[in-house]
Amino acid sequence: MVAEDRSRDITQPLDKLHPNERLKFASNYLRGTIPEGLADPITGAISEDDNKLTKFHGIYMQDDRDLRSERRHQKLEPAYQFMVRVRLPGGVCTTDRWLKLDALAHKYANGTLRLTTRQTFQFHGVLKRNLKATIRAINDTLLDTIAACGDDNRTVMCSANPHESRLHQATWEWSKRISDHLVPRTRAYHEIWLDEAPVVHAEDEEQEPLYGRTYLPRKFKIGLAIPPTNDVDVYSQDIGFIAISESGELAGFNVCIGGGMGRTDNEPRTYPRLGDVVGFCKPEQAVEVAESIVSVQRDYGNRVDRKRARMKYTIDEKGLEWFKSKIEERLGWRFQKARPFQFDHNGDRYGWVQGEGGNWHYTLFIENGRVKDDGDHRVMTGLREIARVHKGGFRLTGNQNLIIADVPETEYGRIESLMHEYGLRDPRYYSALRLNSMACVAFPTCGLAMAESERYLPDLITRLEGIMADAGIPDVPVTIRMTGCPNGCARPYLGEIGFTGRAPGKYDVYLGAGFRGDRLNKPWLDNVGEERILEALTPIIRTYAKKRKKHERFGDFVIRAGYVPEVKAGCEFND
Ligand code: SRM
Ligand code: SF4
Repeated sequence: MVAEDRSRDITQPLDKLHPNERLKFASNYLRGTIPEGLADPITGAISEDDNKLTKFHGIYMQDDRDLRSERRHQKLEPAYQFMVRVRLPGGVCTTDRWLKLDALAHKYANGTLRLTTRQTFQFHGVLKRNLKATIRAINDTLLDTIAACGDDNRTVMCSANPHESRLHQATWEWSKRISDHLVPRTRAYHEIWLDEAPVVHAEDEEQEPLYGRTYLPRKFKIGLAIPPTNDVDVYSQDIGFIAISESGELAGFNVCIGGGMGRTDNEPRTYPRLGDVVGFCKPEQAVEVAESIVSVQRDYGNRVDRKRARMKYTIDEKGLEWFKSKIEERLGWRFQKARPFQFDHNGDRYGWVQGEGGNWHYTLFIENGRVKDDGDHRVMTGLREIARVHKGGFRLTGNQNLIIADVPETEYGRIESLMHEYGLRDPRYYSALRLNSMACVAFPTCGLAMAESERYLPDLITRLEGIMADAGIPDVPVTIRMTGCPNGCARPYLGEIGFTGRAPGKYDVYLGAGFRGDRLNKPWLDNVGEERILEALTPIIRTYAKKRKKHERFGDFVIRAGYVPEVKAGCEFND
């Protein structure tokens, strides 16, 4: 299908490229010395190089940052542990699998399940000695962790809300096909984690037809959205596929390229960017479209400077038309003109929704995606009990929530009474502000966190709820996104109010993103603490309550009222 230039990356002189390129090249298709590192009983860690390679296997080495200084004081090595991320296209999980993953969280991880902003599960706190058993157990559920991280294509997201189910089903099937097609082919994962026999052939014969020996310059992300719901933040993806429906059937996709959130403080050459729609393709063309785009990025992406290695920068450097023509050249055909579509929000629809076939779907708010028991609010136990009786399956959403999907009319009452019994709260219990909030993991596990996020946002929301209530608009939804650093894991630059951590207790604040996930916000306050945040937001919220137009969203209002300028392109974000 797509052949051109596959070896371009390895014909560039390796010594001129980023050290990670040499590491990938020399790793024997992602093997490195991982088995030796796992077998070393002296330390709970693996080597730095192997840590870079295990990411391609869905595994990150971390240490418990709450214990870091105490351990240092005691002259002990950091409390090393691993995060394991599952690959789960479109967030579709059977209840049988849920039960097994729940058991695994208790057996080998920290007793919680973390639902991520890309609709999958993370286990935190897995010790080195339990890593293999954890990966094997995940594989026993017929899931895996291959390419959940690393310089390859990650888990493919897909609009989670099954309220238009035929269309949703068809779109999800394409997300699965795209995901399967772009999975690395190396057998390293199977050899290292599942003890399968090593491949018996010369190293160079190993089949990695799309990625080659150096994989992609950087991570790569794909999401499929079904208008009017933009719950995958389709413009933030390297490739976004926007499903176009004709009489309820999937007619094809508008293809959107070049989204990405990550940036680095004080480095204006880095910025979030939203994707551009380049045209329309038929459903059966989606896999080759994805492959072609990946291959252009593989061959032309920046392999010297990892901060500029995402596809969004390749597009800005080479030009959108150039990039589009390269894709079309490899496809051997041209995109059709993009079709009209309309998004109305990028959040989740909570509570019960009836699907086309008559079954019901319940979207449950899981604050910041952490599934655990907390006093009477026994989310983990409650979902386990529901999973024991419910056959329809669960779906994880791109907003870190969970859908109890496909509940027949006859089961509706039973699910409701289980929710009630275990204190799973009706969405009406929460404010519109909280239901539209999202925070990344940050402390204590994320090695890159500079400030709290998951553990702090709930408190900040409580304070903001007070301000909204005082202003007389307690029920108005405003999208709030927080991350513990500027990497943007909870897509903070798409928050009508966004926060990124700078230092403990200090955040940069952003205003003005679109409620539909179609406009970036703009930096507004720099390195401020809670007091200043609340003091500065209060008058704006009050003015919004008084002066907003009918149905005017907070993000639109702050631009109209002149608090921040509108950001029309990622490269203007830092101006
Ligand atoms: Fe992320 C790195 C957590 C979605 C941009 N992300 C990390 C690491 C692995 C930290 C590290 O490299 O050591 C974090 C692990 C924390 C922990 O303890 O679990 C981490 N990212 C997450 C999750 C779990 C956040 C969450 O609260 O749900 C999300 C897992 C998604 C998944 O299931 O695959 C997560 N990360 C995202 C997103 C959102 C998205 O993809 O829709 C982004 C922004 C979109 C994008 O990629 O442009 C994102 N994560 C990053 C970046 C910055 C990338 C960049 O282009 O600059 C890093 C750092 C890096 O890659 O160098 C990062
Ligand atoms: Fe960690 Fe930063 Fe991602 Fe939050 S945004 S999980 S702090 S890398």
